[in-house]
Amino acid sequence: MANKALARIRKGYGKKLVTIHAWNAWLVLFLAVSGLMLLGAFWREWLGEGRVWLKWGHILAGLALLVPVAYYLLLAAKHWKRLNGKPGQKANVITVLALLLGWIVSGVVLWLFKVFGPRAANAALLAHDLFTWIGLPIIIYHSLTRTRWLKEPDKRSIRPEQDIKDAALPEKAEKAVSSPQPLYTRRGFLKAAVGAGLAVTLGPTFVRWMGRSLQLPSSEVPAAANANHLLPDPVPLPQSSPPIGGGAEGHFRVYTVTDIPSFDNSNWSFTVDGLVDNKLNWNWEQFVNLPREVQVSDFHCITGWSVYKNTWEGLPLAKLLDMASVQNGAASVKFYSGDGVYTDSLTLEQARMDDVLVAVMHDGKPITNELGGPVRLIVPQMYAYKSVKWLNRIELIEGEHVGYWEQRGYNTDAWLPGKTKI
Ligand SMILES: Nc1nc2c(c(=O)[nH]1)N[C@H]1C(S)=C(S)[C@@H](COP(=O)(O)O)O[C@H]1N2
Ligand SMILES: [Mo]
Repeated sequence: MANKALARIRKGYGKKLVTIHAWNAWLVLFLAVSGLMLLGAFWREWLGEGRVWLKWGHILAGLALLVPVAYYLLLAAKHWKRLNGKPGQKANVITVLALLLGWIVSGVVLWLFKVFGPRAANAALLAHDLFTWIGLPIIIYHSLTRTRWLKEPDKRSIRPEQDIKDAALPEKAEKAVSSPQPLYTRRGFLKAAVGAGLAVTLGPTFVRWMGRSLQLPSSEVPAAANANHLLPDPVPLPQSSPPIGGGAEGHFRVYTVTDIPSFDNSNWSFTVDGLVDNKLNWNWEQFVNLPREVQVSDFHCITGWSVYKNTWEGLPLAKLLDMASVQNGAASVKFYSGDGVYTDSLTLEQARMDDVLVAVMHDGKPITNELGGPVRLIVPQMYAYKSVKWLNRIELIEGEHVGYWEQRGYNTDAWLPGKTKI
């Protein structure tokens, strides 16, 4: 909303508009910072439990945004009249309202993803991101070009001092002295500069994001055949190559709470131990020769994105458990990641579901390092935080184990909507 116009109208509802604008600005600032932190891979590792709190803060601030928006809408008719003859400012008001409502609606769907289901959550996440990509530059531009030193001269309350200060900045000195209305040019120039700066810094990321989200053929380097430095490469079964699922639809956002670990034949092994009669331990050459099966399934992250029709090839967990011969005392299966930090678990009954897979290949290719290769867990009926990446140890335990994200506030119940809980 136009600061200028708000400052101009001083009395009555004008004051209210200024207050609304201020509240709105602070909330949007908090939402932008918290939202970017929730999105950024870097903050995943760093925030830990704080991430869940940050998410709640983000949701609450988003809901709080409804207050200034609703309040403004009550005053909108009056304000609108004032803006007659100022199409630029009208456009500005409409843009801001559209952005805020778009953010709020898509945000509510993401918040209540369990009610709306994965398809709606996918669409909402796409919309939420898109509004951010469009809205954030607009808001940064709006804020930067309205700081005091960029305001039109007649709006300045402390003009003389300000001009002296400005004159001290070399690139502005010349114009400030030479003409009575010089700031328009400078203002125009700086606005253009801010705009160009934003386009250059955010543009390329935006283009990449668009390409991925809309599934355009990408210029990303295709996964190398030997994606994990582990030799030999697994040979895909005929059902994997070409993949019976027809190829995955969607894009995995690489999530990790640690640095991406890297393995080779010398430091990789796979263990099944704990309450079993036969402890199992394989190196890669042995592991890659175990009989595999192929499965097509969808992959849903709890933050709203999904990848559909993945053709996974790997060892059914139930078969591994049979090979290890689980003892009677065992109640849960604990999964360890080779990153040394991430763990999760399933009850023995859940672990025996026939679609739980210790996956080695995706769409006929070895799983890349960043996506959890050489070996990751796949639990198609649950949210993907159960799908432990860089899986290298399975332990049969008494009682329960509370996994990495569950310790940090994620629901122990990771079942997708509509799945029969066992
Ligand atoms: N070791 C490990 N496994 C993990 C995670 C992680 O951070 N570390 N994140 C989980 C979450 S929340 C999701 S959504 C998926 C993401 O898989 P991707 O990175 O292959 O897209 O991995 C799951 N498994
Ligand atoms: Mo996730």
